[in-house]
Amino acid sequence: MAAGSARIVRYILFAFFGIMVLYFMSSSSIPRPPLPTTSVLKGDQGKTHSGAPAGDVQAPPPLTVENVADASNAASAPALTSPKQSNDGPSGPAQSVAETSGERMNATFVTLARNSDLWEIVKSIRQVEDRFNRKFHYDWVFLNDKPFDTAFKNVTTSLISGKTHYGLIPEEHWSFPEHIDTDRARRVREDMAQRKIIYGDSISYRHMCRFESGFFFQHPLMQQFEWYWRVEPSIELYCDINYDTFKFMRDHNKKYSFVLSLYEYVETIPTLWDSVKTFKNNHPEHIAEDNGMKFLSDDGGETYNHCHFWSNFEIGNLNWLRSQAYTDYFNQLDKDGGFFYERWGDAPVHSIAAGLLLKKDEIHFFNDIAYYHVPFTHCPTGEQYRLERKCHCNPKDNFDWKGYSCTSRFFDMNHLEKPQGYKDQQD
Ligand SMILES: Nc1nc2c(ncn2[C@@H]2O[C@H](COP(=O)(O)OP(=O)(O)OP(=O)(O)O)[C@@H](O)[C@H]2O)c(=O)[nH]1
Ligand SMILES: *[C@@H]1O[C@H](CO)[C@@H](O)[C@H](O)[C@H]1NC(C)=O
Ligand SMILES: *[C@@H]1O[C@H](CO)[C@@H](O)[C@H](O)[C@H]1NC(C)=O
Ligand SMILES: [Mg+2]
Repeated sequence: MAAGSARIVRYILFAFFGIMVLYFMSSSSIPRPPLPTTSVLKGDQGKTHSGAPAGDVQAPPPLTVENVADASNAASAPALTSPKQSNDGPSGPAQSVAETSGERMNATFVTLARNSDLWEIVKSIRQVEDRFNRKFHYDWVFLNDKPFDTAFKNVTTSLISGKTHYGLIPEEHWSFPEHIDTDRARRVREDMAQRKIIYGDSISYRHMCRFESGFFFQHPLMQQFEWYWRVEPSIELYCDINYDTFKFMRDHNKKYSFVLSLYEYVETIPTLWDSVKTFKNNHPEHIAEDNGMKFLSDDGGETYNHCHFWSNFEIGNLNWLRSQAYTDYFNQLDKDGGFFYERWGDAPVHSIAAGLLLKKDEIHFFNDIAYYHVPFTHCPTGEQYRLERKCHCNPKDNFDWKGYSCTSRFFDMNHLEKPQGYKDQQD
């Protein structure tokens, strides 16, 4: 009896303290951005965009009060009564008023997907929202070679805290260009099928790789943005990201970024480097000084070592991809036909461009974006680091320092110090 009532008293005291703590946190004098009230929206979207408080970019502090502010923002966001999705082409981006704290970047997520990818992409979206975007509310652009159906739009829109856009890819960005000999391309596919090269027999996979290499940034829905973050179905994000990664890119003069790197399957790109050499000869003016050639080649550019940044994750600058340099580069590759006569992937294509057209310090390794895309994991090295960011990845799965990863080369090229404990993860 007595023990029972003592327990009740303990519960009451505990609840009381809990409420007091919550009260003090939510009414603390630490400045918070105003709640979203007057975001300017073009069109009829019943959706506000609030720039969220961004942590210190260099060393994002553990979130405490900020979390609470964030939660209160979310709670006050209007219920989703009218659809905020738009099929409006380039004219209708939501321009939010600059917030007092936390400037909003001209940025979007972008996903290429089929309607059938819905139940895999929603898993990715859920993680991106939980770990990052619920604090920042960036837009999301979906692109598809077929029209998205309402099931796809309804579910994705309901999960995303920014505005969503759904675009159809123009035919000429998802088909054989005129100069391609389709018989030759077919024979290549048959041969690769026999040799069991992954996706070697697929036409659509080749259209996908060519589209991601040369066209996604040209889509009318993408023209309105300067920065993108690419998200694929079935990925995982394992740590909280408490600062604006787009702003980080801008503030540190980065144009391209990665979390995983590895060696490309040689059979898919036997003549890619020849094509790159043709481009270099024709356009020496585009090759950056102090570029990242050392990441790509062990003999000063004579041969390709097959290292590439894994492009299913990318945060990058769209204006760079739309530049004359990148355009001339892509056009040379497209002319040489390796997207169809071989099976060039957009990962080596983007990576070689980043390595040659950018200064090497314009490429960023996002150590704090813990990430999985089958079959590789990037899990930040260092326990303290992972605990501060509430990571849920198993450090044993980290691929960074394994033999098949190229990330070590990137560190060596940039004279970056490898994190403590990396040697224990080499195998
Ligand atoms: N609309 C459309 N999207 C596609 C098509 N094929 C692939 N995609 C998308 O393009 C991206 C890359 O395709 P994936 O199938 O993931 O290719 P991958 O990452 O090399 O291989 P996985 O290991 O299977 O993930 C994903 O975002 C897909 O949803 C297609 O035919 N149509
Ligand atoms: C999507 O939402 C619209 C508008 O609420 C509704 O008319 C439509 O039936 C929904 N589609 C599906 C497949 O749920
Ligand atoms: C965002 O960037 C794009 C591409 O540079 C530009 O056309 C657009 O005007 C920018 N929008 C804003 C609001 O700055
Ligand atoms: Mg994939």
